[in-house]
Amino acid sequence: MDNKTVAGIFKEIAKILEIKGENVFRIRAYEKAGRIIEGLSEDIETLAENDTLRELPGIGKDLAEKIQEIIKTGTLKKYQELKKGVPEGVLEMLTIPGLGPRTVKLFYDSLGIDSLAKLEEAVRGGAIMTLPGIREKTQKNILEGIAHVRQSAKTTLLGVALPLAEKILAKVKAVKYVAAAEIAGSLRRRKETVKDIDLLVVSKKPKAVMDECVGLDFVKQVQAKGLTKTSVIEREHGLQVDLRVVDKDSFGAALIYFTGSKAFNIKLRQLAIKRGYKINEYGVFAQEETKKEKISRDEERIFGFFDMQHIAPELREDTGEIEAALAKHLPRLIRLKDVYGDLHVHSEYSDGKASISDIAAGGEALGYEYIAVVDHSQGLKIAGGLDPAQVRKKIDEIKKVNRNHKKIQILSGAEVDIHSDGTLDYPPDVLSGFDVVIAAIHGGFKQTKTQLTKRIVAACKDKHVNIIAHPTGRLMGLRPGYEIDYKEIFKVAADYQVALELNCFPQRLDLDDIHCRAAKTAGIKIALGSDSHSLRQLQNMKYGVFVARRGWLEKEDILNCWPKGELLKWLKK
Ligand code: DGT
Ligand code: CA
Repeated sequence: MDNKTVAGIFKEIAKILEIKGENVFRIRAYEKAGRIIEGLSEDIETLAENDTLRELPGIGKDLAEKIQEIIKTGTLKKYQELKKGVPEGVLEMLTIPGLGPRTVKLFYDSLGIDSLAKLEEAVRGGAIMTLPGIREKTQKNILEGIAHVRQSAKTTLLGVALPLAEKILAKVKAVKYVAAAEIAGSLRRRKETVKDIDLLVVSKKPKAVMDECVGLDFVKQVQAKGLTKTSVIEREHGLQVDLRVVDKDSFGAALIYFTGSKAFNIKLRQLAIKRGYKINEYGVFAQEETKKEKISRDEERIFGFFDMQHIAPELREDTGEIEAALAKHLPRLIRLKDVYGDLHVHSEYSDGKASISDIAAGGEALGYEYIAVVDHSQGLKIAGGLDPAQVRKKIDEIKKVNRNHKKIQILSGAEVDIHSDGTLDYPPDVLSGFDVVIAAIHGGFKQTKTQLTKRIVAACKDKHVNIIAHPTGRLMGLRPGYEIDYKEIFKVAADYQVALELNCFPQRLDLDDIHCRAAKTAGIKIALGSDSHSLRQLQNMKYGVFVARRGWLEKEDILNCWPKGELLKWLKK
């Protein structure tokens, strides 16, 4: 728990109390406590541990207890309760830079404004100008503030944020006095979408590093600049980049802390306390000690110190990984290099750009043993679906290409549309000519959950079908997935030896991590498919691997982590 978080909670409480029109002395007390804690040079946790909180100016018994509660639980009951009494939108208005609680209260009381949208409307329409003390400049500030709040509430696809963060990281690493730098936060945990980019830097000269970093070419705007933390907005996507500089002796602890998740950190801290230690972003300390343990510098060694296996960042969500690490039962997560091939690639026969022989060469370059070229089926006209004659031609070409490529085998396949009534878009004689059949829903998303489930169940029961592609049809940022009855589908897929796809396209990542894990528990195999429509997109396989790791998947759970022989046997059913 850092000083800033504790201070932040107190300052928020002060704001909420002000909106509620509460006693001004109470409000000031919380404000003052917030300011004092924020400005402390010592770690608030150390003071709490040494029971010296009450020596701070303005901190009495009540506030000292509240600080203890925040450190212990990560939050404050009273704060949670207070938040409940104020509309969500009003609290959101409080996050607009430069807009104080008194003004927010004025807007709420006199104009009933309780959301960003209503506030924006009132500013644009001039309604707020009727209120006392509001000037032209206030209007402009509010509109800019709203834009800022909206931007920071937005999430960005991993497929966009990760390559961007890697570019920025390389630039930061090249800065003088930077001894090491790592990506932290949700990006390091490889979440499918992230809010911002967290970078952690090791340096003995934070001032020089911060001075240089704010001048790097990716920086569009500097939000805040300090010695331990600097926030900037980058140019390409307007994402916030938080840069933190730590001492090398703290690096492991800081990396754990800023990688999170918050829930993981809280659980780890509780475990440390039980063992007589405390862990925070500065290090691991024996209780009553101010000198950190040497292992604080190294993430791996901190896990070892607490008798745990090293927990991969992707698992750090407090969903059983700490318990598994203590019991030495963590899964052996798959890695990109465990992937033997791609099970979902489109060629120029349908809507892809690459020819069959391009695809074979592209797969060989990646070291693959096989690639399933699955073009769309006849009914999907807009995606260039193949009629049976074209299918025969394609299969002939695949045979030829395979003769010329010894290292890789192209598997002939189709991504067969599942009609609204659950029937497939090719007759059995066409389906039986493929090495691999993927079935998928491409339309009729408005059907009920029962109907959609029935369609997928019917496809699973067809003896030709090996894989169900992008099972929920979601396109992040565009549409949520349709609802399906997972339990029912898992059961039928297991009974009929059908795998579910983890589509690796960054907008899809479908099945998601949570359902991959549930599928594994239900005994279902997962197929990784890049859904490539060009050779470059073959690289998207890595996003599927990240999700698979977050879903606790191991080699045996994933069809294309099996060598060719085993896969072909499985496909024959
Ligand atoms: P995001 O940015 O919403 O995609 O997700 P994160 O996990 O990157 O969250 P962020 O950027 O707010 O914070 C980075 C890490 O810092 C987070 O994963 C865990 C740690 N952290 C932040 N706030 C707290 C806190 O209040 N308590 C604890 N224990 N850890 C925190
Ligand atoms: Ca973050």
